[in-house]
Amino acid sequence: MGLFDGISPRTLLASALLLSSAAQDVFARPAPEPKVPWMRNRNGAAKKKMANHLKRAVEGHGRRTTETACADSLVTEITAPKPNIWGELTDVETAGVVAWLFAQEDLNLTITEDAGAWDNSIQLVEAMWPNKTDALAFIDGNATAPSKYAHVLLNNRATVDPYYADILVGPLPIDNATATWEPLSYPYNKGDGGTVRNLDADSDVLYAEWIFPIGASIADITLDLWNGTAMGLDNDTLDIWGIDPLWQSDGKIIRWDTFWNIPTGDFDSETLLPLGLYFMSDVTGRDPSKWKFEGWLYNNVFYSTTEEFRSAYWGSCFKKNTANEDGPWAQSDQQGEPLPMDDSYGPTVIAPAGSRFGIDHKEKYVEWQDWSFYIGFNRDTGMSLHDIRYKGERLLYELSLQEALAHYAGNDPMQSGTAYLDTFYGFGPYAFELVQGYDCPAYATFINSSFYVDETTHTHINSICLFETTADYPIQRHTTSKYVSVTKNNYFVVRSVSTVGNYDYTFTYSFFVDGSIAVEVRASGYIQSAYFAHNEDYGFHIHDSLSGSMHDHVLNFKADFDILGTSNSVQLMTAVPSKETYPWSKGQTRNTMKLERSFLETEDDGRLNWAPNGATQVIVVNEDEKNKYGEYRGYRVLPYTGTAHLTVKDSSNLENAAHWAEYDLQFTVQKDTEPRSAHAYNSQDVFDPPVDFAKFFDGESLRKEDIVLWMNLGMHHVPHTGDLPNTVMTTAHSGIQFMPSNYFMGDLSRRTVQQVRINYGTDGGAIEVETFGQLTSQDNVTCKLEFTPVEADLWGYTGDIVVRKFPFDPNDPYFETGSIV
Ligand SMILES: *[C@@H]1O[C@H](CO)[C@@H](O)[C@H](O)[C@H]1NC(C)=O
Ligand SMILES: *[C@@H]1O[C@H](CO)[C@@H](O)[C@H](O)[C@H]1NC(C)=O
Ligand SMILES: *[C@@H]1O[C@H](CO)[C@@H](O)[C@H](O)[C@H]1NC(C)=O
Ligand SMILES: *[C@@H]1O[C@H](CO)[C@@H](O)[C@H](O)[C@H]1NC(C)=O
Ligand SMILES: *[C@@H]1O[C@H](CO)[C@@H](O)[C@H](O)[C@H]1NC(C)=O
Ligand SMILES: *[C@@H]1O[C@H](CO)[C@@H](O)[C@H](O)[C@H]1NC(C)=O
Ligand SMILES: *[C@@H]1O[C@H](CO)[C@@H](O)[C@H](O)[C@H]1NC(C)=O
Ligand SMILES: *[C@@H]1O[C@H](CO)[C@@H](O)[C@H](O)[C@H]1NC(C)=O
Ligand SMILES: [Cu+2]
Repeated sequence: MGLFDGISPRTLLASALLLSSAAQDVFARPAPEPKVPWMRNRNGAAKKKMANHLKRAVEGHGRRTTETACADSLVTEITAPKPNIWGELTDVETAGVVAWLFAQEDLNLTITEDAGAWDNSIQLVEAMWPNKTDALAFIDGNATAPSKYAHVLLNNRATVDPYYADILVGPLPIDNATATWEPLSYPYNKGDGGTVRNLDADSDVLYAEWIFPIGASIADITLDLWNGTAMGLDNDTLDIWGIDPLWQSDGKIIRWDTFWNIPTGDFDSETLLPLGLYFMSDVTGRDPSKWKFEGWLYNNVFYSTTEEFRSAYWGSCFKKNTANEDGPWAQSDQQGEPLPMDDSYGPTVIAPAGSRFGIDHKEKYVEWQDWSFYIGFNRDTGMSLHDIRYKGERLLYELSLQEALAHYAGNDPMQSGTAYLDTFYGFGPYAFELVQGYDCPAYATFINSSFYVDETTHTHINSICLFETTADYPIQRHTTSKYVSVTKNNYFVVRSVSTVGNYDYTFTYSFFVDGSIAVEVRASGYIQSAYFAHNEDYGFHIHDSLSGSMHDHVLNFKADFDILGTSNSVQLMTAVPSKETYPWSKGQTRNTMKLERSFLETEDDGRLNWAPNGATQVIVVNEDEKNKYGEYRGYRVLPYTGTAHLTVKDSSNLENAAHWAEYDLQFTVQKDTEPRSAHAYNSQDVFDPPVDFAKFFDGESLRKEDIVLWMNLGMHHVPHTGDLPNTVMTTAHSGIQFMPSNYFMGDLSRRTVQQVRINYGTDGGAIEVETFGQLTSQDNVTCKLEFTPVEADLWGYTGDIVVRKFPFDPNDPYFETGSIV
C-alpha cells in the first residue's frame, strides 16, 4: 500500500468533491427549456427512457435478455422533426428543372453529350440552400418550409468570351406557369450578375491541337531521353500536364506544362514520375492558331525556341539528367518481409448490441444520445452538417468544408505555379464508396450521396459512414487510496473520403459525451512530386531524381455557431506572465501569471492566428447568457492536432482567389450574401474571382451578432522518403475541437453508465464493483460474436450508379448512362 501512504491534498479534495452534494449539481441541472413543440416531445421521451433505465438498474439486473442486449447492427429508423432543407433534389425535381431549362430558348442550350466547345450546356443542377433567416423561421418556429429552388450552373461557350453563369431556377417542383430563372449573384461578391470566365472551354482542342503537336515536335529528344513520346498515340509512354491555376497576369493566359512518365505498373504513380522538361505557352483567347509557344526549360536553362533547344540538346556539352521510372517503390501493395505474427487476425472494433443511434434515411437526419444533426451534400464541397444540436439546443447552424488549397513551391515553373483549389474539381463527385472494415468499422451505417453530371445524377453508394466507436483511452479516470473510477470514451463519427486526383482526404466529424466536437482531416494517396534539380530549398531528395515538393495544405471550414441563439460574441482569454504584489506578499514582487480577457470588437480584428504557446483561448459566447457564477456560457475553439495557414504571402498564383487561407481563425457576421468563403471557379479569374473572401471584412461589430467562424485545418507538407509510395495518415492529420466552456454546470459525460468504480479494502482486493446499471456477467447475457473476415463483404463493392435526367424516364432511369471516373 506504499503508493497511497502519503495522500496528497489533491486526492482528498477530489474524494470530497465526488462524494459531496456539489457533484449533484451536474445531474440536477434541468434540461434547457424546449424551444419548439417537437423538442418537448423528444426531451420528454429521452427523460422517460433514462428514468426507466435507472429504475431497472435499482431493481436489479434481471430483466434484459439476449434478444434485447445483443442485436445485429441495424440502425434504428427514426423520423426527423422537420424535412431536411439542405437535402438533395429528388430525381423528379432535377429532371423537371433540366427539361424546363432546355425549353428556354434564350438559354440556347445543347445536350452535353452533343455539345462541342462552342455550345452552351448545363454544368450543374443541385438544391439551393435557403437563406438562414428563412431556415430558422422554419426549423425553430412555425413557418412553412422555405420554397425550394435549384442552383444551376450554365457553361456558356457559344461565344468568344466563354463563361460560367450561376442561375436560380424555381420554385420547385417546376410548374411551367410559375417557373422562372434569374442570375444568381447575391452569394458572390464580384458584383457582375453571377458569372465568371471559363479558361477551360477549349480543353477538347487543347491536347489535339496544341499540347500533342508540341510533344511531337521534340519526339526525337523524348525518344532519346526517355525512349518514349507524348504525341496522342496509343503507344505513348509519356504524359504532359501542367499548372493550375493558369497564369493570368497582364491580360494573358499562360500555361506551363511538363512531361511525366506514364506508370508501367497498375498503380496510380504518375505524380511520382516527373521528367524535368517544361514548356511555356501563351494560350490567350479561343483561337489556337493565335496561341504562342514561349520556350523550353531543362536543367534550369531556358530556351526560347524549339530550334534553340534542339541544337543545344544534340550539341556536345548538353547534360542529360536521369528519369524517374516506375517500380515497386511507387506501388502501394504489400511488399517486403511480412511482419511477425501479422498473418493472424488483427484487432477489430465490434458493436455487440448493434448500432446505438437513430437515422431518418430519407431526410438524412441523425440522433445519437444527446446529439442531433442533418446531413447535406453538394458538388463543390461534399458532405456538410446542419442544425447540430446538443440536448435540443442548437450549437452550430452549419459545419462544412468550404475549399481546400494545395499550394506548391519550387525553382521550376510547374511546382512554382501549382496552387490547386480543389472545389474546382469538386469534393462531391470524388466522394467514392467507402471500404467496409477499412475506411469505417464493418458495422458502420453507410449512406449514399449524389451529384449531377451531364444530364445524369450520379450516385456514389455507401460514400458516407456513421458509427459509434470507443477510443482506446478512457474519457475520465482517477485513482485514490480507496477506489479507482474510470469512464469509457464512446463517441460518434460521421465520415466521408474524397479522392481529388492524386490525393485522398478523409473528413471526420466526431461527437463526444462531454458535449465536445472534433473536425479532422487526414491526407493520404500519392504526393505530387518535383523533378530533383536545383531545388534543395524546396523539398527533400526522396528518390533517384525526385524531390518531395514542399506544399501547404490549407482546408477552410465554416462553423456557424449559434450559442443559445444567434446573439454571440468572441471572447479571448490570454494567459500572460505578470509581476504582482499582494497584501500578503509583504511588499515583495512575485513573478507569476494571470488572465486577460477581451472581446473581438469588430471584423477589423476578426482575423487571427493561434497564439504562440497556446496562450489565448478563443471562446464563442453568448454575453446575455451568463451562468450562475457570472461566467458567459460558450464554446471554445482549440486545435486538436496541428493546423496551418498559408505560408506564402500575396501568392502570385492565387491573387484574390483564396484570402481565406491567410489566417488560422477568421470571424465575420453571418450574412445571406456571404454563405461561402470561396467559389468553385475562383481559379478561373484569380484577380477578380466570384468570391473574394477579404471583402467579408468591412468593420462590422462582432459583439452580440450572429458569428461565423471560418477556420483552417492544414499542414506544411514536406514529403520525405516515408511518403513513398503513399502519404500516411498517422502524421498527415489536422484537427480542431469545439468544447463547452462554462456552457454546462459540470461535465456531462458523468451521465454515461459506461463507467466503473472499484472500491478496494486496506488489505488490497476489490470489495465493491459499481457498474451503474451496465450489463454485467450476473445478467447471464452473453452476445455471440461470429467473426467473419470482412473481405467476404468486399465482393459487394459496387462503384457508381447513374440516373439519366434528360430524357428522363422514371421507369428506365438508367437508360443510356455510363460511369464516369
Ligand atoms: C444467472 O445465473 C445464475 C447461475 O445459473 C443464477 O444463480 C442467477 O440467478 C442468474 N441471474 C439472473 C439475474 O438471472
Ligand atoms: C446558340 O448556340 C449556337 C451553338 O450551339 C450558336 O451557334 C448560336 O449562335 C447561338 N445563338 C445565339 C442567339 O447566341
Ligand atoms: C407556434 O405556434 C404555436 C401554436 O399555434 C404558438 O403557441 C407558438 O407561439 C408559435 N411559435 C412561434 C415561434 O411563432
Ligand atoms: C412544360 O413545358 C414543356 C416544354 O414546353 C413541355 O414539354 C411540358 O409538357 C410542359 N409541362 C406541363 C405540365 O405543361
Ligand atoms: C523502348 O521502348 C520500346 C517500345 O516501348 C521497347 O520495345 C524498347 O525495349 C525500349 N528500349 C529500351 C532501351 O528500353
Ligand atoms: C508508335 O506507333 C507509331 C505509329 O502507330 C509508330 O510510328 C511508332 O514507331 C511507335 N513508337 C514506338 C516508340 O514504338
Ligand atoms: C443506395 O443506393 C442503392 C442503389 O440505388 C440503393 O439500393 C440503396 O438502398 C441506397 N442506400 C440508401 C441507404 O439509401
Ligand atoms: C436571400 O438573401 C438574399 C440576400 O439578402 C436575397 O437577395 C434573396 O432574395 C434571399 N432569398 C430569398 C428566397 O428570400
Ligand atoms: Cu501533401
